[in-house]
Amino acid sequence: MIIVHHLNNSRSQRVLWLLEELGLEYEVKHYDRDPITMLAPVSLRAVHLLGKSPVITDGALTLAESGAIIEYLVDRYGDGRLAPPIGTPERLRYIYWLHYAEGSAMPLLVLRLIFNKIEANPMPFFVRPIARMIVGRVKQSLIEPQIALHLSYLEAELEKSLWFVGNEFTSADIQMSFPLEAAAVRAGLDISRPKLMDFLDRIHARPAYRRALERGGAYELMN
Ligand SMILES: N[C@@H](CCC(=O)N[C@@H](CS)C(=O)NCC(=O)O)C(=O)O
Repeated sequence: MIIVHHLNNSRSQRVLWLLEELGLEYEVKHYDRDPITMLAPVSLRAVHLLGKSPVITDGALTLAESGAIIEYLVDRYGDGRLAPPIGTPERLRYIYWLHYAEGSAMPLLVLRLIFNKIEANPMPFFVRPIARMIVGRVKQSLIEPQIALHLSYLEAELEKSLWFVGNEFTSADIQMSFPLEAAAVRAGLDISRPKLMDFLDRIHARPAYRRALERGGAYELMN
């Protein structure tokens, strides 16, 4: 039995969604974030030493990293579904997006989240102006322009095809959903990028996406 160690409001929602798209049976073990630090509970480290979610177990196998989990599940149980055939140009695009989501897009969005938190958190009054100035400069000169560049790139990609790999929905779209959902909540993704907004509308309307939300519980991304 596949067990998903699922942290609320997290990247692991994608794994539940994939399992629903594939129609597989699975069990969800729920973990709640600390309401102050938003970190995962220490109990998750008993499954994988880093204590991050998602992690799955499947028999004797324990696997972390959402991209690796998605690749494993599709290869092992997909029966040709949700991934282009090996050796095709589409397969390379598929691998690209699986890696891009966590390798390029998410680090920028996590940086943005951290800097937003620094700005919002209480600090001694005498450091506040300097801290705010530094945070503002890093956001303006580095983080915001990079996020805008990536969003424009992604918008242009979805002008070429319906989904990220081509006109067929693949699990790379599932992997790409989290950075785009996070960007809509915390990084200014809005209707000025209609293809990306349409992508979000289309994934949110999928029955498997909705079933996964029911299995996963609360899914409200942090800003
Ligand atoms: N690149 C990893 C990132 C895993 C990760 O950072 N997960 C977050 C949830 S969105 C987490 O577990 N955060 C809680 C913590 O760091 O304690 C993946 O894609 O699986």
